[in-house]
Amino acid sequence: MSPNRAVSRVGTPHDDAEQQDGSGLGLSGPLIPNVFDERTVRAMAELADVDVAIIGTGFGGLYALHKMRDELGLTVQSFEEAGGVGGTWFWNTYPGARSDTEVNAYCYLSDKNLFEEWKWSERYPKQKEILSYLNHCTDRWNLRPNIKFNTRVVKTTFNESTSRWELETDTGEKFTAQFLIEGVGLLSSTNYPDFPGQSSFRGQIYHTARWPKEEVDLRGKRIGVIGTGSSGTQVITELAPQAEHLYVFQRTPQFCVPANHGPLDPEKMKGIIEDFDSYRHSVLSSITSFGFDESPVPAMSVSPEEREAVFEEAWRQGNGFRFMFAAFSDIGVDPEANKAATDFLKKKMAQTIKDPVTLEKLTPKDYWAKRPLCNDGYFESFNRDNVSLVDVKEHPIVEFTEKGIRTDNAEYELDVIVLATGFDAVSGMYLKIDQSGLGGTTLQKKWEDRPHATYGMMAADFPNMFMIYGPMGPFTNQPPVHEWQVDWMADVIQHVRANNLATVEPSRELEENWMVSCDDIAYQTLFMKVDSWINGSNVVGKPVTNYFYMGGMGAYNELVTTSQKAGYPGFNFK
Ligand code: N01
Repeated sequence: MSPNRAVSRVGTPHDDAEQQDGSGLGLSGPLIPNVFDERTVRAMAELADVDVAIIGTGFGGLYALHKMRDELGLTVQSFEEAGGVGGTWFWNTYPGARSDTEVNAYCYLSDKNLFEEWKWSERYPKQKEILSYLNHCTDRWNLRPNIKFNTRVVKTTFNESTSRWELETDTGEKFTAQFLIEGVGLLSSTNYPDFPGQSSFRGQIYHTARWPKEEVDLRGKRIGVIGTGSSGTQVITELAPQAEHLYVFQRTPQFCVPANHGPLDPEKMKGIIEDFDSYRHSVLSSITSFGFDESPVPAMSVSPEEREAVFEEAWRQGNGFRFMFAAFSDIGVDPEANKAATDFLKKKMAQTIKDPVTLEKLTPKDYWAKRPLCNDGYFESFNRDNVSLVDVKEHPIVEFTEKGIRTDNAEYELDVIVLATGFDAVSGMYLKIDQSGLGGTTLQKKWEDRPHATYGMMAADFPNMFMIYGPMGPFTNQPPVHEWQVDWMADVIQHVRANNLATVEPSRELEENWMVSCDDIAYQTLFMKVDSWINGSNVVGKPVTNYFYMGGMGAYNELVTTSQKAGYPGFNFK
């Protein structure tokens, strides 16, 4: 424990001795008293029958536990498969892992005191710093007694005679709850491709999202990285200077904007704190909830010179989402605007990447409509003598061998293979749990053709079941939206209880109308025209469809709040 921490009991995120599970944090008690004392919290934690069961302890699950227990006064049991809190930030410990959302929007925004007391160090914090923050929040809110760690919920069943959810865990325990909140993660279920011969490889294979907890020394190793998304570009940039040789196995090239990373601007944070409520309001009424001002100006409405100047400034400021949404209003929807942006990005790539063959292979041929990336030094990595790009569209991977990876024209000898192959996103984690609702309807059956859900938070035939950032929710930066959704869930739950009701669920009609609205918007965007996890096309056999409300957080906020104020039309309360 650092002396600083012992005195202030406010997290100092840069302590290398800090443990991944947070037990080294020295933050044993809450800074703000909870409504329950320690003994009551512990007694509640021993209950097998609770008001609310929560799955997951990432940003959403932790806030839900705090909200339901401390603000609503409900009994709560949370379940966490991992040995510590943090969700994504517990698992994704690969070299170079950090948020690529600016941190002023990558944190909880419902509590100004919390925002003010935690001192972030960098514009884009590293995994370790974010995990420290989440451990700090866990201890500040005294949440640990209500979390069962190393416990995976394997089955959830709605019992129609008791109107309660029954949960079974992989440890063989059984629980019941009136309400079930699933904060299982948009990007949690790993996409682990099964290459022929995988088990014959004599070296180590690591997936970025299941990186070993012990230190892995990759200095001087021959490393192969498969995948060039957010995880891949970060791990490649970090490992390039360390590797004896780094082979990047790229299937689809990606655009990548500089992050313009650096220390956090204290003046910016001070300004936010001074006007905190309006800052939070602006985040929750913007399109992306990334904490920057989005542009209302269409790209082709200005002169070519002005457009170039705007792109240049966006490039200088850095950040992929910022470039896409703050430069102009229509890069994600208008092919011409998108082309103007990609022409600019290609020009920058040509100025950076020295070898013309590598440049050609790294240059995307499609719209810029995968999830935008940002990273300082990604393309520069390919100018190094110890980095080689292998185009696996041109020369597909045939198999893993004892020595490495064999494509259809060469064998690459490797010590380590890093799978940066992403996730079975959005619906994947929900479908890993055996879930059944009314009349024995299973989620697996209901979502067979695509995930059907209402407002990204509930599903017809699954009463009292809530999903944090579930399918058909907004496509945004996540933490502030998680809080917003949990607050909505709390209001719904209070409505049920205040009126002595047992259950709430969206009607099928409301759900189908919501699906139609989501599709109407999504198919006007370019995100549906390019293969990626956003539309399910990254996983073999997964429905390729729309998984999001693409109308922006502001519109979503207004729509769902209006429905809330009108008494939840389309929801069945019983
Ligand atoms: O996953 P991805 P990710 N053979 O799906 C390739 C968040 N995140 O983990 O494009 C060869 O984007 C695949 O190729 P292709 C963020 O929201 C955030 O990188 O499908 N290649 C692709 O290149 C992000 O968008 C942060 O052709 C294969 C790559 O693997 C989301 O998580 C950090 C393959 C997967 O890219 C997912 O990012 C990390 C195969 N069989 C993640 N299968 C930050 O905040 C897949 N690929 C910084």
